Amino acid sequence: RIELPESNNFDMLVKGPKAKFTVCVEGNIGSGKSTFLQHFSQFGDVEVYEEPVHKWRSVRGFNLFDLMYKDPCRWSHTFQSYVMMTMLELHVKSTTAPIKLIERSLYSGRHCFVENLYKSGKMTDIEYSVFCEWNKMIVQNLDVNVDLFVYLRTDPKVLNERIKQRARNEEQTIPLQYLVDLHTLHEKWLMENNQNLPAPVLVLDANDSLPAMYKKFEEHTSEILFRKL
Ligand code: TTP
Repeated sequence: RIELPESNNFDMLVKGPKAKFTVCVEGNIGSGKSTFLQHFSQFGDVEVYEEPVHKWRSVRGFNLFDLMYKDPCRWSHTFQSYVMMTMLELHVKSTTAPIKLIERSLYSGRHCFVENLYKSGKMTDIEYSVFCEWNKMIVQNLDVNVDLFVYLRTDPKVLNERIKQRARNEEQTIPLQYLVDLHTLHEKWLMENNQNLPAPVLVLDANDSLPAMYKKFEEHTSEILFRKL
């Protein structure tokens, strides 16, 4: 018989203390999600959870994030499974603050990135099915509640420029078409599919410069933090 410690991870997944209000910020690569999180981290009632890219870069000493971009046919299923696991950790993490703000969610991995990898032939039918079954099982059985999505809607050409400027090693080979395809899937998921979403969507045009974006965040603060949609 295996003795489980009194407070084990599984226990926490199923019945850990829950945040009162969970906001997930979504948007294509380079849309400004980190800036958004950084802005809202100034509020005392908000706990902010960044996407754990550092974990994706260090799996037993391997940069899985880099492997995925270098050889997506070989690594995208492994990578997306790991992304899902690390996102699940963020969803179930208990918070003391009444508002939990997460960069992305389990949902965008499934509906944007995995969908795109499958459609472009980088994931096989079997890999796609196994991933989707895992995702469905998690969404149906664990507490991955979202109360509000904030969609930072951005033109792929603007993103292309920003990605070039920030020059993340792994992202050097991203073509404009990849951003266009991801944009289409974000639009399909968040703009055309409203009744099937687990939460309402607040759409912010995120093409503007940094100062203009900060102003926009300020203008929408009460809608974002106190659900006055
Ligand atoms: P994003 O989640 O889009 O984060 P970002 O750092 O670009 O956010 P922003 O600029 O808006 O602050 O993507 C991070 C990297 O991870 C990017 O190269 C895309 C990749 N990625 C996947 O390939 N699959 C996934 O499921 C996720 C969530 C990210």
